[in-house]
Amino acid sequence: MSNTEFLNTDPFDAARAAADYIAEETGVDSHDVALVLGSGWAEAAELIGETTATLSADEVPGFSPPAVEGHVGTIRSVLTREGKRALVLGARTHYYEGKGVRAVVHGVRTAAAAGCKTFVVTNGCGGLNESWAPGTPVLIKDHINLTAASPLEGATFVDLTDLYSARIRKLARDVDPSLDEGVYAQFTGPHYETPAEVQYAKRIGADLVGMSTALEAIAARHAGMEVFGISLVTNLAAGISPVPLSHEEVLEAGHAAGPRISRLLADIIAKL
Ligand code: 8IG
Repeated sequence: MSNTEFLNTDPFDAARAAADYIAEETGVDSHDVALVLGSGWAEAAELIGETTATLSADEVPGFSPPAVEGHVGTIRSVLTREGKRALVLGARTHYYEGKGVRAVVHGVRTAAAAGCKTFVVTNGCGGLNESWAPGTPVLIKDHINLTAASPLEGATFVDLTDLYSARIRKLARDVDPSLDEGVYAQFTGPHYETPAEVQYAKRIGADLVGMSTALEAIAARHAGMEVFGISLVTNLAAGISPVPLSHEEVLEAGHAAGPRISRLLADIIAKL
């Protein structure tokens, strides 16, 4: 059975097996908080604490190597200065990879099975607010799931009224009072939006557009974790910006914002 065929078994059994593997290989029985690092956030985990173990994502049951340049295919165990254990997921499976929603949220369920009570989801995205220059971090206060998919199967009715923790958003604003908040719309991608789609997103209440996060946040809530989401606006969304979008621009904005968002993420984790 290949690594991802594994997900054809019960997804929660698959997560349990991955968590057991992580506990065994890292020597850490239980983790406290999980972070998934999106575009631009790869280096932001460096200040969180000391990395005590690094696993290659493709060795962990159900995980596969990342499909995107700028993403890191590792799963790390980090010990924070406060003595907390953080599980840093450098590999994310995107919905557009076509591996199915189970694969998209496998890391989330693995984090929960590994003991995590808090799930921190980061991403790089397009911004609809012109005052957000590329490189601006924005707190996610809510989302609009435009994928027409759910990570939940069967009659699993989960309340999402307060999906993105108001408590942790407040901690983040205590760290940096200048942080804005926004509504994140998950499109399927992998193409970027047309300008008309960006205007549509704006009219239905979105401030940020991207290709991840919403499905993961739903699975995290279902698994009982407190969810915190933060986006890095790496580009103005199509049609908002006078110039066409490029993946190079995305990587560059992430790099330039590095020191600020690294400090920010570490300070928020320290306060959890
Ligand atoms: I980085 O403008 C990044 N990811 N959908 N739109 C969508 N995803 C993105 C964008 C964007 N920028």
